[in-house]
Amino acid sequence: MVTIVLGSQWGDEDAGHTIVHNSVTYDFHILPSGLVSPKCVNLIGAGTVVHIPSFFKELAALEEKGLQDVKSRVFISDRAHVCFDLHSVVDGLEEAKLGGRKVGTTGKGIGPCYSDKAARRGVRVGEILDEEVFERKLRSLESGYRNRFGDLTYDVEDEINRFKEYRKILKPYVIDQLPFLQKYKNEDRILVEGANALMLDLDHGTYPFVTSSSTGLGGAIQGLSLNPTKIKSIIGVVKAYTSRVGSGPFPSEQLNEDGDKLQSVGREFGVTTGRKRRCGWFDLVLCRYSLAVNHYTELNLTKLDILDDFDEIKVAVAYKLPDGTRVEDSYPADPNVLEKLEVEYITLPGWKSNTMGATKFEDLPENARKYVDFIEKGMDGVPIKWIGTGPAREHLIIR
Ligand code: 2SA
Ligand code: MG
Repeated sequence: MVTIVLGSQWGDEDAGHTIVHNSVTYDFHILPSGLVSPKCVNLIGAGTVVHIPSFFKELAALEEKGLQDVKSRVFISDRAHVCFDLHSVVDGLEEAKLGGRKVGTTGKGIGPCYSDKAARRGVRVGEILDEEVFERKLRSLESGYRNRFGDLTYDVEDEINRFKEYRKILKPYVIDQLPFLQKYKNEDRILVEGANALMLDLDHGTYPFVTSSSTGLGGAIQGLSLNPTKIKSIIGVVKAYTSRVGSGPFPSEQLNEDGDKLQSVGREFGVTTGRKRRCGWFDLVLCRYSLAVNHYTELNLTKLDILDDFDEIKVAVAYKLPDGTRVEDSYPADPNVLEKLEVEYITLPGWKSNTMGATKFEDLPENARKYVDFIEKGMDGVPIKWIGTGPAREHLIIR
């Protein structure tokens, strides 16, 4: 049976995240966070793009922090695509060209890499092992980009040389994921960790201010060829407020003291780029849309304790579009409409007391319980089974 964990807002629930385990802080970017459990075998699936130098760097960092056997517990699908330094250079050039309309990407080359994949000229991880094919394809990518952009601050021969070293050590990690997954098909505990979050999904997110992959339920099924009838639970991760890093519409954003307070108390910085995250109130319109697309069976509400010190807490419950329509149960596709709409909030009383580290729902102040119940009800009664009350794994209420 399979459990899938998906980010439901704008992706601070994604692969770039911080995990505090036995008082050690780990930062994950491209490696699966299952590596913190010593018995867990990890797979980077076919739908992903992988920056090979980061893969090895992150593995080394985890080993240095004392995690056991990390190198023998992680595998990469031979069908995943290789994200090159070349893609990162092109990412920067494309963003610069967009100027004021830039996406605010992480600059890691995600968009260009997925574009090459869609254009059927991308390099797959399995192909790294074939020196001749690899070098021909990478040179051809480089010359294509050079034709398009003219000068590139990029040396293809350097990158080719670096891969001569990776080629020697990469082989044990590269697998055909289908027979690999077959071995575990009767396993009761397969956990799928989504990357990014629904509102950054290429189809369902706030296009064009999105990432370049399918970050929702569909992407998980597609990338891992899962049997949908074996999915036991789909856990939506929802933060108790909203944050977004990068540009693009954000209806419940608070460009005021409240937003600043959420940002600083919540220590909202991008794990990968260190950028400050934009912050605002919980948005029920957005989360209900996310629920409709991803079909969550349970919710994990994170960072409730960040709201401890607010007199009042608002929740976005409807949007009033520029043409006067009021929406609760759909999400506008047009970024211009999203920029112009008015948000209808309801105001709930704060609890003004410390919930940090709480492990029992009954121990929460009444107004905090009411806040949780309000969200649960708004999410059609999908149970909020976990509530995060602090950064450590023990700072968790299980209901
Ligand atoms: P990209 O680089 O092409 O995927 O960027 C496209 C948009 O997706 C957003 N994005 C993210 N949003 C939240 N968290 C992400 N991971 C890192 C984190 C980001 C960071 O842990 O916070 O460190 O800055 C992430 N990755 C991509 C991005 O901001 C663009 O809006
Ligand atoms: Mg993140």
